[in-house]
Amino acid sequence: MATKLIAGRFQLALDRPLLMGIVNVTPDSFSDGGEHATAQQAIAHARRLIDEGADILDIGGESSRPGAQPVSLEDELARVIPVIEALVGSNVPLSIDTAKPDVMRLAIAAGASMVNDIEALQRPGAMDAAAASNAAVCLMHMQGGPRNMQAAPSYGDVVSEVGAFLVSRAEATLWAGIARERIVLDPGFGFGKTAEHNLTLLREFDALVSLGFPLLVGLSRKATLGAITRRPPGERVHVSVAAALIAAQRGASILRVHDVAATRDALVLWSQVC
Ligand code: PT1
Repeated sequence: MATKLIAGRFQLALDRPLLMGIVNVTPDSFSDGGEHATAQQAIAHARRLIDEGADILDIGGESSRPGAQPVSLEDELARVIPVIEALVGSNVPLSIDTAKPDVMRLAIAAGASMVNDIEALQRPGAMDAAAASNAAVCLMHMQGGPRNMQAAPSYGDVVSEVGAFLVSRAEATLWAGIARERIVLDPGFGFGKTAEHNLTLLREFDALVSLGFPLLVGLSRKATLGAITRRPPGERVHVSVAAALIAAQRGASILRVHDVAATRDALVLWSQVC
């Protein structure tokens, strides 16, 4: 199994699960502060996540929640580039959460060390943008797109279909000249999957681990955790920590979380007894 991840100038040891803190640079509909206020809030939040022990920060300017609308290239760049520039000196690897090749390129030029693409580098130019750098890449599975993906998710065998897609994208990435040690795979929890599909992917996680690539898990505060606890997003911290711990125990390499401090406490206990 993989022992390290190359992410730009960073070499990340994978001997324990890494915490990827979520930094959303997306103004919500209640705020009229514009992109500048949003960026300042995101930078402050990111610094807090670093203090809490984040190993990587995932910076995103386009929401991919179910029902989310696309963001223009100009708006996405205006959101994420100032945040990357402000954080690049913090010496924590920065991941850019985008599917747009131009955002990938400019984010990497600004100092990002990882490309986290929910479309698995399938847009024209995306593979080339990643290959032209030394950034790590996260290749995620999704059925449909954010606007419609939860309408009617359907699989014969969700674990084998997700696994086969991830292997085919990993092969395409290797053919493009991206080294194996730069590749992370992600089953894409919540992306065109029912609660039962998501739970099956977690239950049978070892089948994905045996693909031989480090796996990223993003379950933090997602609808599936709300469905099983009947709690709104703000009350899903405890179940999210449990989900992250289960994923860690089953072999996940990177945990994409909102609640870095809480998740870190769960992992430190596990590290003492595993
Ligand atoms: C993820 C992920 C991501 N999730 C990666 N990147 C989001 N690699 C954004 C819900 O069901 O899992 N892996 N970038 C956030 N997207 C969602 C999707 C948020 C579904 C919420 C839900 O509630």
